[in-house]
Amino acid sequence: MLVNGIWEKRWDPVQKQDKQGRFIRQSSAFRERIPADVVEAMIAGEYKEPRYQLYVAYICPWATRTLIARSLFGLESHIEVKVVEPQLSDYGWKFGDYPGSTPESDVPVQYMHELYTQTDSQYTGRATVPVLWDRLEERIINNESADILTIFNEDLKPLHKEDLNLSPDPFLIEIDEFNERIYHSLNNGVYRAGFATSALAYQEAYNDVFETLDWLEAHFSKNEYAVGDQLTESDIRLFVTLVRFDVAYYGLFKTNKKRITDYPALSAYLDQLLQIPAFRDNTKVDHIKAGYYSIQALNPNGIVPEGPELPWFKWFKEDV
Ligand SMILES: N[C@@H](CCC(=O)N[C@@H](CS)C(=O)NCC(=O)O)C(=O)O
Repeated sequence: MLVNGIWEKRWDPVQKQDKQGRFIRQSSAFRERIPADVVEAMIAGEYKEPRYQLYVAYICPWATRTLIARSLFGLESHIEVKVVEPQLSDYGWKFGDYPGSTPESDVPVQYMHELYTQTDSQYTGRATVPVLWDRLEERIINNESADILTIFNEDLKPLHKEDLNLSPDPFLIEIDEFNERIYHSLNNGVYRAGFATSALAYQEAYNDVFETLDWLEAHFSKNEYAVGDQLTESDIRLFVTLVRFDVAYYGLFKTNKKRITDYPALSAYLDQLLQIPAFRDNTKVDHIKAGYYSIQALNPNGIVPEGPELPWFKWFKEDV
């Protein structure tokens, strides 16, 4: 991580922990929105090249949320994407030649942390993805995926190609409740299990994960979507964790009571979402495997498992 703008020690997955060994995720530092006059300039075509860039890792579920939203809204020509290599280096996320990543020659920096220090030379914290980068002002405007979803949904609404609202007013309360219900116990729950440094913290997280998956299985045996009768932000938030579960979390994070494949309704839901190009095209199974299994603290010899073989790989015949 960075301390007063200087990169410290080797990269370590555990960000913060409490006295009982529970993993604590850091909160995001840059939380600006895109101002209305800039959106007007974007509509008027005043920028020769896209003003904003989205820096992501395909391994990262939080970053993938923002990629899916960008594709669903058809914002590709306004928000350019830059992809780091899946493996975290000793200096954090890095650009390079891994297939599907952005080579160093296409970005102004070699490591993600350099974008953080260009924005704030005294930055202290982790250099996480996703990042929304303002190319004109050469600074990060936001590094919180939930905000970036809101920016795409609300601030950039006039630029949407598809008439879609991922957080429609009538469902706002339910969406918040659903997101809240799955964040701690599932989205972050798998990380709490994987990065726990005590058996107690691991067991708590493991129980939360499977209690939530059981609840979701019951929900999807009666409902097509997470909330209401249409696709919402909650589906994106759930999808990014489900699609990584059997591939990485089940093995590496030891959340191994059941696979998603063992839940019929959740499997059918996952399969349905994978038929939507925005979900399928932003899921890179090779990055997910290579990335998670490169976390040295959890997998010291770095061997990436050959399996699993999953039914939904049929949607990726060429690239899995
Ligand atoms: N609050 C952030 C969390 C993002 C996050 O934790 N990203 C992870 C990858 S999934 C990361 O970049 N970790 C690098 C690090 O911790 O050094 C968000 O949701 O945008």
